[in-house]
Amino acid sequence: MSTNLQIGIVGLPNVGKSTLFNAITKAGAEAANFPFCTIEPNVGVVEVPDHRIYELAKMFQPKKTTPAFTRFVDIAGLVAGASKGEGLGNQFLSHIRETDAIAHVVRCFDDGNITHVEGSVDPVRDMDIINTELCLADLETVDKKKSKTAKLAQAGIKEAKTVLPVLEKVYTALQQGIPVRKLDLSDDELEILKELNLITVKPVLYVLNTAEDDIADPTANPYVKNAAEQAEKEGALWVPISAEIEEEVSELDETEARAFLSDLGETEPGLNRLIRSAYSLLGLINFFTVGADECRSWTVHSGTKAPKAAGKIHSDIERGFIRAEITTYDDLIRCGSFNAVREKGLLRVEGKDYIIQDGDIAYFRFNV
Ligand SMILES: Nc1nc2c(ncn2[C@@H]2O[C@H](COP(=O)(O)OP(=O)(O)OP(=O)(O)O)[C@@H](O)[C@H]2O)c(=O)[nH]1
Ligand SMILES: [Mg+2]
Repeated sequence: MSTNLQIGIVGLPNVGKSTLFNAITKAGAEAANFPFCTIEPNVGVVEVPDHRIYELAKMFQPKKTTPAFTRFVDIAGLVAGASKGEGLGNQFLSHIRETDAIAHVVRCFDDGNITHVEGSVDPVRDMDIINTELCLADLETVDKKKSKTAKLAQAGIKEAKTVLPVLEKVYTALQQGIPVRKLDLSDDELEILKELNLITVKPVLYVLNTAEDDIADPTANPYVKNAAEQAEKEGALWVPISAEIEEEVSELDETEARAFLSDLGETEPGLNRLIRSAYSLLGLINFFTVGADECRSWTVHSGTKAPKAAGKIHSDIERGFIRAEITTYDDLIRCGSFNAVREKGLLRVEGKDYIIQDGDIAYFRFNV
């Protein structure tokens, strides 16, 4: 995973992908200090909702405050037969090959004015169409690699002989419409597949685009209920969102947005729920670095050891890692300052096997 979480948006045409994406881009426009290069038109960047970074900034008054970000990549809708070139085909999938997770947007709203490519609203059927197309796209990738590898294996190349059975296993599953993420592959097998950037290996989050009127009690709507049941059957997470509400919210300032949401019985934008779900889906956590120059939030997988977490900041810090000085967000806030934390003995020294925890405030000592 790169420094920030990246999510690719897929779905049929006209299900609300770009509406959601536009809401993301507008919400993200306020994140003016996004510390990365120019963003392509189909990439939207939005802050990870986590107030802790701002509490830390109040304490340290740094020159710069950098929250964690999530990148969303929007692509054109897929249709049945996309792998054979129907609709716009599946060439846009290349844009989301390098993301960490897939947000699969499913239409769960009725609106006679918005054409449905299949002629009716049926979320479970739609989920199936998209999943089939994603499997077919991966099948094509695996097929090419398999042919090449088979030749190399025949020529006696040892590596090809270990790779081939993995490709064959994945090929057979995809042919039956089973996504690669369902195969329980070993780390070694996943490593072999890594360079193929398969789409169906990525975890999926179903975004159920729900009518504005249903958002307070989404599963009362049978579309949402059915889609949610299907998601659960697959062991996938689902989040009800009204793309239209999200778009409206993105145009309001914070106070107005809060009032608007509370009228709808909501406490926060659906986008926040979406990002949180993605964090939990991927087992992500945030730790912080603080100081007079910058307070910054960093995203890592839970279970990440201190040197690797330090490597997010700079590869030199990972290479020359000596130790980590750790306190927790809660202790720091409770004590009110770093000095108070130190005096109370709440600053720990941890070695290279320490596993970074959500909310850790870390200072890494290194020498290169
Ligand atoms: N009634 C209603 N209309 C919506 C909702 N979400 C999106 N729409 C409308 O549906 C139409 C298509 O939305 P888009 O966001 O462009 O759909 P898309 O999934 O990006 O479609 P493609 O880019 O063609 O694949 C637009 O006219 C939206 O205003 C919703 O929650 N309710
Ligand atoms: Mg679109």
